[in-house]
Amino acid sequence: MIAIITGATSGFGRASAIRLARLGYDVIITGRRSERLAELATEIEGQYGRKVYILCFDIRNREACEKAWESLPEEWREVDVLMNNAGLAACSEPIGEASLDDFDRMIDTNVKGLLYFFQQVIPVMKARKKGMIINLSSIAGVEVYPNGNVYCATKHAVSALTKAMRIDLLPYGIRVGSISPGAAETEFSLVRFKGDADKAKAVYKGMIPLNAEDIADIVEFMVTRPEHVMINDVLVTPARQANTYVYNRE
Ligand code: NDP
Ligand code: 8X3
Repeated sequence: MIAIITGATSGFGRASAIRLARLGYDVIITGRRSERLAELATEIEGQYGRKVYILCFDIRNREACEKAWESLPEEWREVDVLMNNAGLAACSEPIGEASLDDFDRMIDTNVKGLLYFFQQVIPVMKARKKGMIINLSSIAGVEVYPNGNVYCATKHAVSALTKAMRIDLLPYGIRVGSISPGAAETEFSLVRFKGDADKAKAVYKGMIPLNAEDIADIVEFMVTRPEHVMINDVLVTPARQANTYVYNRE
C-alpha cells in the first residue's frame, strides 16, 4: 500500500504520514522544507520500517508538480491514498484591507496547488479503478467568520471540489472524502500571523485546541473502513468551539 501526503513537513500532514506508515503504508511525503522531509523519512524508516519517497517542491508551481510526479519511480506510482493537505492561511484582516499577495498565496496553494498535484496522481487511480482521496478542508469550508474571507473562500472551494470529485470519480470506484477541522494547534497560526508567536498562541487561549494526532486519528478511521464505506466528510472541533467564531474560553 502506498500513500502520498502533501504538506508532510508539519502539523496534520506529518502526523498522518507517520500514522499511515504505522498502518503499513509506504509513504510519499511532500513539502518545500527538504531538511524536515529528510528527518521525517529517517524517523519513519527507522521506527516503522516502511519505505519513504521524498518529493520536495512548491505545490503552487504547476511545472514543479508535473516534474515531481514524473521523477517518481514506476514502482511508487500505484498510489492507494492521496491526502491533499498542503495549505495555509496567509492573513487575518478585513476584506479590502488585506494584501492581494496574501490572497494569491492562499488561492494558489489551497485551490490551484491541490488541483495541480491531484491532476498528476488521478490517472493512475482511474486506471487501477481504486483509491482514496482525503482533502483537508476546514470548518472554514462550511461557514465563514470575521476576517476569514479569502481563506474561507479557498476552503469552500476545497469542499466543493471534494463533492465534485466524488461524483466524477464514482465510476472508477475511487472514494473521496474530506476532513473539516476547527481550531487545531500546528504551525497554521504561526504562518497566518507571519511568525508572531504571541498572536498565534492567543488563538487557542482558554481552550484545548485540536492537535495533529486528532486529525491523524480521523485519517486512520477513514482508510481503515471496509471498501463499501465512503466517509464523505468529518467536521471536527475542539469541545469548546461551537462554530467558526463561537468559543467558550476559560
Ligand atoms: P501547518 O502549517 O503545520 O502545515 C502546513 C503544511 O503545508 C506544511 O507541511 C507546509 O510545508 C505545506 N505547504 C504550505 N504551503 C506549501 C507550498 N506552497 N508547497 C508545498 N507545501 C506547502 O498547518 P496544518 O497542519 O494545520 O494544516 C494542514 C492543512 O489543514 C491546511 O490545508 C490547512 O488549511 C488545514 N486546516 C488547518 C486547521 C488548523 O486549525 N490548523 C484547521 C482546518 C484546516 P512547507 O512549508 O515545508 O512547504
Ligand atoms: C483553520 C481553522 O477556524 O482558523 O482552517 O479557519 S479556522
